[in-house]
Amino acid sequence: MESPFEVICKDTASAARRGRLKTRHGVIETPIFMPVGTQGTVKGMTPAQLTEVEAQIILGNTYHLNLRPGPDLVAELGGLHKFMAWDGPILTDSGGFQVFSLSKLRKITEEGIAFQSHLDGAKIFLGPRECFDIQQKLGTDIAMVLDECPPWPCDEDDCRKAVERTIRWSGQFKAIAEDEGFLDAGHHAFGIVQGSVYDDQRIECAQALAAMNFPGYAIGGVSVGEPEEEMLRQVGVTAPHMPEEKSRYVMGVGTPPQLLEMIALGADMFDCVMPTRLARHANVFTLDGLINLKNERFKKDERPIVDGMDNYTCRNFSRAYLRHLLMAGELLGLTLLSIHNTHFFLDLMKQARMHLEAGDYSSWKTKWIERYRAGNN
Ligand code: PRF
Repeated sequence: MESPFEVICKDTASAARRGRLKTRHGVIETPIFMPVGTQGTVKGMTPAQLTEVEAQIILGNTYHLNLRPGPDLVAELGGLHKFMAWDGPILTDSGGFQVFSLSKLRKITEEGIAFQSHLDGAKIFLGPRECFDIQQKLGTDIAMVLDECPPWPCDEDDCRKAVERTIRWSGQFKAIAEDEGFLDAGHHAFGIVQGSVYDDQRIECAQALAAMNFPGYAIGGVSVGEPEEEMLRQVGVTAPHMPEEKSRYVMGVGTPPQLLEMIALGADMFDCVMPTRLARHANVFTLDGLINLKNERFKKDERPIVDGMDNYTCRNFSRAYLRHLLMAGELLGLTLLSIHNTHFFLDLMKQARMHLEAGDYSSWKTKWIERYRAGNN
C-alpha cells in the first residue's frame, strides 16, 4: 500500500523533516502537535475554538470511550466525529497505556490485558481484537495498535517480554485491520516501538514493525519518568530505524523545547495534555517560559499573555483580567487559558514548519530554546 505520508523537505543540519499526512478527514501538515481529547472533548474548548487555533488533528482515547459512553453507543450515533462535532482528523490511542496508569487491578497475558474499570470496577478485557473493534466503532482516522509500555526503570528481561508481546499484538492487529477492510478504506493503523532504555530492543522492535508495513509508526515508552536527556536519547536511537517515508509520532510528549529537539531527531507528530492541564492550574506559556497567572505581580498587568500573539485570548484580554477570573474561580478563565496554551503549541509547530521550509530550522531552534530557558518573564 502506498504511504499516506510524504516528506516535503528535509533539514540539512539535523534529521528534521517537513511532511504531509493524508487521512479520511483531511491532510495534516507536519511537524504537528495534537491536542488531547481523552473523553471526546479537548478539555475546556469547543470544536470551533479548536478550529480557531488551527488544530489539525485531535486525540481520543480507547480506554476512556470504551468505558463511557461505550463504542456501540458512539457507533449508533454516527461515530466519534459526528458525536463530538469535530470534522477534522482524529487519532485514538489504543488504551493499554491508560490501563496501566489508571486501573489498579490488571493482569497481562499473551492474549491481552484484563483489568477493572477505574469508574465502577467492571471487569474488562482488551486484546488486539477488542482494541481494534473499539477504534473501528469510534470511526477513528488513525488507530494505534495495542502495545505494552514497560515502566521506568525496567529490567532488561521484563522489557524484552513487553517488546515481544507488543510485536505479536501488532502483527495480529494489522491482520485484523486488513481483514476488516479498515486500511483499504483509508483509515490508518500505527505500530508503536517500545524497548525502554535498551537500544538493541528498540532497534529490533522498530525493524520488526517496519517489516509489517504499517501506514505510520510511533515511539512509545518515553516520558515515563526517565530524565529528559535519556528520553531524547531514546528518540534519537529509535527514529533512524523507522521507515523514512512513514510518519513518526512520539506519544505523550512534551515541553516546547523537547518538541523542537525531537523534531530535530526526525519526529513528526506529538500529543500531550500539557497545554490544557497546565491551563487548568493557571500556568500559561510565553516566549520567555511558563508563568502562573495567579501570581500577585500580574494583578495590574494590562499586557496580553504574549504580546502580538494572534489568538482570541491574547487579542482581547489582559493578564490582570485573566488573573481575576482565576482568583474568582470563573470557568471562562480555564477556557481562555486553554485556548492560549493550545494555540502556543500549534503556533510553535507552524513556526517549525516555516523554518524547515526556509532552511534555517536548526539555528532558529537553538535561539528559540535559549530565550525560553532564560525565563526572563
Ligand atoms: N503507548 C501508548 N500510548 C502512550 C504511550 C505508550 O507508550 C505513552 C508513553 N509516553 C503515552 N501514551 N499506547
